[in-house]
Amino acid sequence: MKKVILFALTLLLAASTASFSTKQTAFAADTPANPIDKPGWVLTKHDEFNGTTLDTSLWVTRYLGFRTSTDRGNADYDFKDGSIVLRVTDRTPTYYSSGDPMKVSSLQTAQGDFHQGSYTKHHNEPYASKFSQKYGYFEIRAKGQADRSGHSAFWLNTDDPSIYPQSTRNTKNQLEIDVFENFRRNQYRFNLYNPMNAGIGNTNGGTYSFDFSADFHIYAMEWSPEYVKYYVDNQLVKQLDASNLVDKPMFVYLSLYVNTWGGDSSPTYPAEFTIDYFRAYQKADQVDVKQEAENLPIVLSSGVTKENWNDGASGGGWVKVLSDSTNDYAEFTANVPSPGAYQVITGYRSGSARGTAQLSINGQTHGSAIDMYGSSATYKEAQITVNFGSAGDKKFRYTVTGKNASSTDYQLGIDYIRLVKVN
Ligand SMILES: [Ca+2]
Ligand SMILES: [Ca+2]
Repeated sequence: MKKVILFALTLLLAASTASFSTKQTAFAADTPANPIDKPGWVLTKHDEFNGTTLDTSLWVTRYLGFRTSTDRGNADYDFKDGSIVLRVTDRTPTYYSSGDPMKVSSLQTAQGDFHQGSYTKHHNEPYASKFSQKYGYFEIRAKGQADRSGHSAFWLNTDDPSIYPQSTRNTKNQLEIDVFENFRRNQYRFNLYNPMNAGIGNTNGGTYSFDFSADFHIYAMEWSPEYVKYYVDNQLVKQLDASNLVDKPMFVYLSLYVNTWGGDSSPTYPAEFTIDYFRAYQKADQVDVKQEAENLPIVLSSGVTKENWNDGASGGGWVKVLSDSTNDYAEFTANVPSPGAYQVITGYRSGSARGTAQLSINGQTHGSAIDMYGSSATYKEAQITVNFGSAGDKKFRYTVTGKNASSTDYQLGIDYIRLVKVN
């Protein structure tokens, strides 16, 4: 009983403080940004949105493009005071041409026609994955929309096409974590969906003690094999069982919707969802980062060219290096998130015209040469262990050392570089 009374008192105090501060509008109650270093965790990807251009090596700017025409799903955004502002205005086209009033402005770190598999397929959207991760801590600092018709969302889907079989593409197939769906200025939903396992389909909501459109707050989700936890301003708010969730990497959306979802049919324009930063972490002893070759900066030796192919590769692409003699090379810049020992796994596509390649990292040779020859095209992996003395961008160079006697050429096929922490 005591607790209840205390809670009621706190509410009363909060209410009186709120009305007081409303009069003194100069005082904001922004939750300050967290330090980017998170003890026990390793930063695997982030965007502080402090510049004036969008990092398109991380973000796709068209929302679920396979569902609608190309001019209807494009994100409207701007940069302001070190944040990105997603915006929906009276001029934003409705997402569908059908008369559905929904408008959207969204960024996401992958796209493919299997996401949210449903509806009519309008376009052959190329599958691309710029960032996805299994487990970890995903955090944004943001200010939500004042509009009461729609909602903003910080959410994740898997980018693994294998769990979206063709046969079920036309059913609403989601593997999804909604860190939040924020609506009506102080309400949220924290959801977990897994259609592959009928036991999971949780919608959980609540009310914040603040108006999310007034100030910046920190919203975060921790995902482990056992649970997902929702944190607001670094305080645990909700926890759900995730032990039956399909353990596939997930990519990230930052989305603003205007429709009637929030229960109000009159949008307030412009609706704005302002994000100060996006950060993703993995537990320090569980770092497992896959960097797709097709997304990495690449330098080729003189006279060598490359082609980007898809063919069902990881992340939607692989790089065919058209090397034709020994000592030709392809050098990828990939990030090592923290110092220490890692399995360095090269994902490659074998073929009848492949050469052998020696990996060096920042000029230091590691392991033996990889024979990429195969009588048929197959995705394979080559693995070595490397001890990194420091974190940061490193140059992963594959130098042609020769070719298998059966091979017709010296080409290379690189799909990804994956780093798995060795403990
Ligand atoms: Ca920022
Ligand atoms: Ca790839």
